Amino acid sequence: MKYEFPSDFWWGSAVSGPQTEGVHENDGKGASIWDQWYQEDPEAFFDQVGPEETSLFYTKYKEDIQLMKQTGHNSFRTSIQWSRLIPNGVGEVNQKAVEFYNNVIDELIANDIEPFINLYHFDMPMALQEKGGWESRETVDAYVEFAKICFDLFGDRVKKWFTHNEPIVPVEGGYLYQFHYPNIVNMKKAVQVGYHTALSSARAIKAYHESDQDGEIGIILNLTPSYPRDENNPEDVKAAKIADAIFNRSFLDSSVKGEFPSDLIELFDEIDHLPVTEPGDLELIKNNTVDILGVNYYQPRRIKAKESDTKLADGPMPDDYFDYYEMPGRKMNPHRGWEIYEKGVYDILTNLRENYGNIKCFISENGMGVEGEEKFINEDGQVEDDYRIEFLKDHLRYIHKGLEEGSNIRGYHMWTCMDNWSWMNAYKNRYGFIAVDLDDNRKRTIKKSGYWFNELSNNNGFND
Ligand code: BGP
Repeated sequence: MKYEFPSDFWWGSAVSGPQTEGVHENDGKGASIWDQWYQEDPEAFFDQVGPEETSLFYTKYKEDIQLMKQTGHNSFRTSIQWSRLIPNGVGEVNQKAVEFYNNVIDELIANDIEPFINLYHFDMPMALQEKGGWESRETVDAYVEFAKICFDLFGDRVKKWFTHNEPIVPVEGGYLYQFHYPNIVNMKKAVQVGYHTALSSARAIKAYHESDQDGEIGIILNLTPSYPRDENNPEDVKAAKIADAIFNRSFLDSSVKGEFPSDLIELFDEIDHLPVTEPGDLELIKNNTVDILGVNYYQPRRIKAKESDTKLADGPMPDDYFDYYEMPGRKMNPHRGWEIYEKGVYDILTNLRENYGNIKCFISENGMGVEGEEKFINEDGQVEDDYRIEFLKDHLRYIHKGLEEGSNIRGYHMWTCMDNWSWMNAYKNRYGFIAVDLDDNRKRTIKKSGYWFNELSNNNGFND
């Protein structure tokens, strides 16, 4: 059978500025929370590899864009690092950053690869974090200024903009589960941070739509379908619905429908955790929803009714309302500890079609991080990552099914282009179509999956 996709389907991959560019002498970049955290606590990072080098995209972007061509990219997402463009978060613009991002955008377009540009990928400028980061309303104002500067500088050529990547992750990582700076555990602050992020997104969308630009603007969300252990057990179903409200619908509803889910509001109200708002905010969020939605999909969330009485913290936590359920027989990616459940991507598309007006969308990340890929290098020096090709096919079959049933899905971007720096996991797990050799000046070699993806993109589909 041939799985055929529309002729204008977007094929490509996603990266982020902080995970690929590196920090270079005299590049004028200011510190972000990642630079600061690494300085304070290098041991928190796998093998103590920090954000200074990453994959050296800053100097190797031309070579990388050629490799993108060879791996079938017609589109590519990266992010503009706020701390590179505006080192203090507000104020002076770093002209070296303007030159760099201009060069990258121009080089992509010259090679027929459409740039998709995201404005925030977990990388708060340290100067703003010191003043509270997303806890502070001033950061929302600063972010909107940053967004407007980006639209002015690059909007003549960039026609796909995204306000945030996975906005729930800095809330979880920074304020609940301690895997992002500032690593505190405080649900009240987490709610405020989430609220300010949602507001910042709506305000950036408003600014874009009010400008004379003619592209589209959206948001990228990691949607983790929330499955109850037993669909016939009301307590499991209720627990799964709460997890869905907190981790998915918080940003999905506010971004696509312009309103926060009523069950989430009730839950925060009951524990006196509603965020501080200002008059006019909710109307602004209502009137400035996304044109397009990026969906990052890695894993489902399996939930059962609360059984244990373990408390993760003194104060309230999301986990007070549910327990995680380890489904017997689930397929795992042991390197990342994430379940692989291909059908999840189809369930997301169905949900968007049935409950979110079939919003125009694309898969903006999907991928498989594997440790020790050197084991799979063949005599020609190529990583034979057949498991990644299988992973791709397994998901694409379900995406195809969604398409056939009328889902408004426009493309598929893999995480990621070249192996990159995965935050605290640094270079532990490799995700790329292109291998990066850390011992040989970050030398790049296309993996077997990269060639497979090239064929897929050239044929707009695959035979099975
Ligand atoms: C997503 C992020 C990416 C990327 C990816 C893989 O959540 O948007 O930045 O890192 O996950 O996850 P990890 O790097 O943690 O293995």
